[in-house]
Amino acid sequence: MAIAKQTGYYPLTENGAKLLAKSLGFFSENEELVSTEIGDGNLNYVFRILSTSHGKSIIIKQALPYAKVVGESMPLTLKRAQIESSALKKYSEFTPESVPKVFYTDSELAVTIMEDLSDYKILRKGLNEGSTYPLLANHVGAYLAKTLFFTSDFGLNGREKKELVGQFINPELCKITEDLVFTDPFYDRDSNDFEDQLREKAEGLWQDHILKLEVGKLKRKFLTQADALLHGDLHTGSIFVTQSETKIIDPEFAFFGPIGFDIGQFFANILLNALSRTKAEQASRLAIISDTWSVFRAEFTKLWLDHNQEAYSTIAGYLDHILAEIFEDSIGFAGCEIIRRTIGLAHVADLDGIEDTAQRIKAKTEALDLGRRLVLQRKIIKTPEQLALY
Ligand code: SR1
Ligand code: MG
Repeated sequence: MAIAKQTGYYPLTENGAKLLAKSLGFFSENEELVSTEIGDGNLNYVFRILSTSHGKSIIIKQALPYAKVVGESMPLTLKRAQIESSALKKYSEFTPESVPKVFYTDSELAVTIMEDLSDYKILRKGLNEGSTYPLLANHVGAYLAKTLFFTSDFGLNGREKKELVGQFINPELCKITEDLVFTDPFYDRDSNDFEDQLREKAEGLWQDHILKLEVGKLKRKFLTQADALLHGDLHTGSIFVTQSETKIIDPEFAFFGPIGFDIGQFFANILLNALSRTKAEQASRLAIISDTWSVFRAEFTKLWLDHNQEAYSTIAGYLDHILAEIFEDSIGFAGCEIIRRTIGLAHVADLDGIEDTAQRIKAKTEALDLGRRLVLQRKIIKTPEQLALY
């Protein structure tokens, strides 16, 4: 008898994920499957379903009606599953090599079934193990240029752009970023989380009116500047790598925001990793940032010259103005991300994983200083090479 697909929303179990995969025809009814929940992110279930007979495997990702990292006290829209799958499909139009293939979407069950990338490693883990990825900057720089250009008013006509903006209205997930990246870490809020040794430093930030004025301006950009379809959470846990390939995953925070935001989050998470490494290793991390920016700038420029739909794009100085604004914003957003990953709700293993307490507090103190400096000096820092850590 064929396995019937259950209707409505229900949280999957490892067995439930197997049954779903069979009911959808990904595997035959009598096939021996192994289902493992492998999700290590903050929000969702991720099941890997593997056929023991022929080795075929798929990933079933399911959104939970709350944030896994906090629990049921933090309800969260299931609509994010549909946003994620729509964003992956949209990105695959411009850069199919950079995203996993989506095989199936069910908005009611909040499920996306996609290509299994188990041969890849999460970039954050790889960097924390000391690995280097020679093609990473090329891949991420090109991904950023293509996705951000082709979803902007330079790559789309006005009508297409506005229709797409409407499809990616994502208020609940944006609210998480508005609170956790741009607000809570700069105020004495319960969601903040840091070691006692950092209290004086955190209180210093909360009273730092010069810093808060600049973070307020950056938050306003995030709230209002609908430049392009952002990934919205482009940290190193949202990137799968091998030595030869790079895949961007998890765009459930996707929405139309300022182009510099994705770039800034990526830079910030590379800098957070650099802060956790020895001086000798830091150069390779800083090189990721400068190479990513060079590739982004070159690719964005090429797309601008070949595919621009905006009449003013041929006016001398306009491209330089846009690139300078994107870079400045990315540095400011990077500063906010570094601070929130250090004293806010959601931390990074790069810093939390430093076992020696004194070393960990030193690295976190440096992170807070670096984050503040990036926010305040974003108009002065003109090139990635000026991002010296100390
Ligand atoms: C409650 S969610 C915490 C963080 O996890 C996600 O990956 C986002 O970065 C969010 O800010
Ligand atoms: Mg995520």
